[in-house]
This record gives sequence, C-alpha cells and structure tokens, in this order.
Amino acid sequence: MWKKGFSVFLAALLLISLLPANKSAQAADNGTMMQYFEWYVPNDGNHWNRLQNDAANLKSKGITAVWLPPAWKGTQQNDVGYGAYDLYDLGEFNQKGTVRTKYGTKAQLQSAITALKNNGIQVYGDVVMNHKGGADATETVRAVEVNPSNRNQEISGEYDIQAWTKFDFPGRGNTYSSFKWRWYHFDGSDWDQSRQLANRIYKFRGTGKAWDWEVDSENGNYDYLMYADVDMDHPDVVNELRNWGTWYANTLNLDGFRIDAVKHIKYSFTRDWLTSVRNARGKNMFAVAEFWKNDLGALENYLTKTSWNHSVFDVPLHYNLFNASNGGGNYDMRNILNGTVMQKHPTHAVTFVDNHDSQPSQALQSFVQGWFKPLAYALILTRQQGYPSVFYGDYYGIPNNNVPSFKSKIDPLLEARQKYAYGTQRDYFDHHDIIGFTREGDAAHAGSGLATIMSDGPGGTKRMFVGTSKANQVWRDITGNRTDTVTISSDGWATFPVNGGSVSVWVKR
Ligand SMILES: [Ca+2]
Ligand SMILES: [Ca+2]
Ligand SMILES: [Ca+2]
Repeated sequence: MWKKGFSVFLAALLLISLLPANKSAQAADNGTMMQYFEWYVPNDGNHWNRLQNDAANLKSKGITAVWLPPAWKGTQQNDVGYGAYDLYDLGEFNQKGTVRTKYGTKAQLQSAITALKNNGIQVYGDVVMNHKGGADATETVRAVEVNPSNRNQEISGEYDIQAWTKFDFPGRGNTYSSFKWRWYHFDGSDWDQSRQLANRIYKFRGTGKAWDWEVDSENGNYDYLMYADVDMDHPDVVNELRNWGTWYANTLNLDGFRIDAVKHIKYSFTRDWLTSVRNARGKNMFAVAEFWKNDLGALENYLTKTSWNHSVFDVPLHYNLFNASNGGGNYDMRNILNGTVMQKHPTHAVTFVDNHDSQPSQALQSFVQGWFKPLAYALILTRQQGYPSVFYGDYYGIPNNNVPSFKSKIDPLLEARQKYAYGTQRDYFDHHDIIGFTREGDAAHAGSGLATIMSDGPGGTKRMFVGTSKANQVWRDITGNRTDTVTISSDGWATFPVNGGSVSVWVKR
C-alpha cells in the first residue's frame, strides 16, 4: 500500500516541479485581465449573455483573461455574490426564491465560458470562503461578545444566542455535496436573532473554538468580517472547501481564481487550499488574492506566509492613483509607484485602477477621479511590471452613479499594450508633474516600442531615449490627445510633448 501511495506522491511532486513557481497568465503577448462586473450591473439575469456576446470583441481589444463575478446563489437574487449562500448553486436550483442568480443561469454561464475559451480568453472564478450568508435557519449557540475594535477582548459572560448558521440547501439537497453547515463550522457572527442588538460581534464557544490565526491584526484579530464566519480550524470545513474548489474549477473549466477577503482568512488555509486544488486539477492555475490594505509590509507578510504561491491586488498602487487624482496637480508624480507591489514584487502584482468595492457608494469607496483615469490606465497598461486588470465599471460606465464610460480613453491604451508595450523599459520619473518612460520594443513584436508621458499639472515635454533602431521614425500619440508628430533623432532620443492633466503614448504608426 505504501508503495502505491508513495508513487502517487512522487507523481505529484514531479508534476509540481514541472510547473513554474508562479507562472502568470501572460503568454508572449502582453496579458490583460478584465473584471467583468461592477456592483450595480442590472439584476436582469442577462449578464452571462452580455459576456458571451462580448467575447470576440474582448479578444480584439487584447483582453486575455476575464474575472467572473461570484457565480453562485447569494442571500437573494440581487446579491452581487459576496453574500455567499450556496457555492454549489451556480444558478441551477430553486433556492432563495430564484433559480438564476443576478447574472443568469448556470447554463448561460457555461455558454459564456465556452465563448471566451473559443476566443482564447482565460477564465478566472471568484472565490468567497470567508463567510456564508442567508442561512436556512438559526441554531442555539453558546457565545461571548467581543470588543468590535479588539476582538481578542471578551466583554461579556457566556450565554446562548440564536445564530444564523444552519445551511441545509433544501433546493439542492445532496447534489454535488452532502455537506450541511452547522454552527460548529463557524467561529462567530454579528447577529443574535433572539435579542436583535446592533453592533455586536459574537465569538462562538466550543471545543477548539477560537478566532483563526494568522489573519490581519487590525482590530486585534480581523478573522471576523461579516455574516457567519467560516472556521478554517475545523478539518471538515477545510476538506469541504477543497472539494468545492476542485468541483468549481472542473465544472467551469477555470484557468484561475480571484480569492476574496484573504486578510480575514487563516493565511495558511488559503495557501494550502490553492495547492490542493491545483494538484487535483493537475495544472498550476493562476490566482490573485484580495488583501485590502494600503500597506506593502502587510502584503509582503501575507505573500511570505502563503509561500508566494499566488499574486495580490496592488492596493497601495490603487491608493497612490486615488491620491494623485485628488491632488489637483500637487501630487509629486515621481512617487506614483512608491510603496507598491508593482514596483517591489512585479511578478506577484495584479494592478488595477478601481473595482467593485472602490466604486462610488461602495464599502471601500476611493474612486479615482475621471481626469486621472487615462493616466492611471496608461501606467498599468504600458509598463512592464504587473498584470493589469481593467474594471468593467471604468470600461462600460456605471449608470447607477452616472459614471461615464472611459472606453474611448482605455481602448487606445489597450491597443498600445497589445501591440507596442514590449522590450526594455527606461524611466524618467524626474519631475513633480511630468513623468515618462519608454519601451524599446522587441523582435517578437514588429514595430513595437513606445514612449509614455503624463502630467498631473501643466503640459510640457520630456527628452527620452527609445532606441537607436528607431532613428528617424515619425511617431504619433495613440491616445489622440496630441495630433502633432515627433521625429526620433538619429541617436534614438526625442522630445515628447504632453498636455496639462493628460497622458500621451507615442508610437510609430
Ligand atoms: Ca477558528
Ligand atoms: Ca474569517
Ligand atoms: Ca504634481
């Protein structure tokens, strides 16, 4: 018996050793992800259809991967998906008063994914494991109140509460999984149905019950975020979530994951969950985690504790972009990349401008101002470092908040990324308003190479080197913000102009 087990073990080791440690989704051409939803996409059951119909267009724009919204049944039909009720119900069972989710049915989802794959676009699934919402019933649970701003401090005696922790999934039954969630699969809750008091956090009592560690240390211990908090110390939970992850990846033929709220989940759990699913799937699926903190040190600690086996969203970069957009020209653009994952750990950075949480009216509202969006997108799309994610709300607009579409501004930058943003990068971050960088191009992409220049203040020029192979070429601004031309000198240098509060990306065309 041990021999068989050992050979399986060896085979697994061999498989892992053949896979690069952190192969990004990027092929020879630049990879670009799109977050294909914003918070307020209509609850019309047509979103998967929209995605399917958009697949060929996305490919033509240079989108190489799509991050799907949470695809399962949430607390109600209109749930974006982060109120995760049943991770196995991808719009297939009559639960929470609906078969479809906000986005459509499972069949529509699978059809959209087929269309994406047919266009060579990778598919990343959202993963919400920290909490569950919309329980079918309450249970009597022994609990103690903790101080919301220091969850290590108990502020009451032990007593019984009625917690929403019983998940039976009556519409699905035992299809795909017979696992039924009970109070002992959770660590805590913020609601006692018998007393109905606001602003409470209840820590459950029981054998082995404790907030998970290591998690973020804000509020003493940030294991608890919302709803019923899943207990990653419970072996049955660990097993069930690994089984689910494999089922989810197989069912939707996923190429990768976006993992929600990891700063509230035991770091080692996320690391081992990913390893387990990758091994079961037999491929090194891409993964990016949402660790929402404007603190490079905290992100580095998380990456270290998870053995650098996946990427993180570059939250510090988002806040730099947000602050610059609010600086009225007074932001020192030389610092725009300081303290970012993109700069320090480029192979583990997923760069983004905004997302469904930072958009107006949402939990982490910090929406980059419109005038700065083109500058921000030029930074993430034309530089060498980071794996950029384009936000649906930026691309198609957010009608709910009267946010316009920036499609006409982003499309030229996507084209710049797809065709020109290759080769050696040279930085000219030498002025508080006007910064620039160049890409020299590479042999694999004929005619590639570019010069990006931007200003958060007045317009001006910058002298930059683009390579002697570009001598005497006439370059134009792909964004259309400038309509003049620049001729590269015989020594490979040129003086590139930019308008005030604007960006230009100069290419040969
Ligand atoms: Ca625990
Ligand atoms: Ca948690
Ligand atoms: Ca400035």
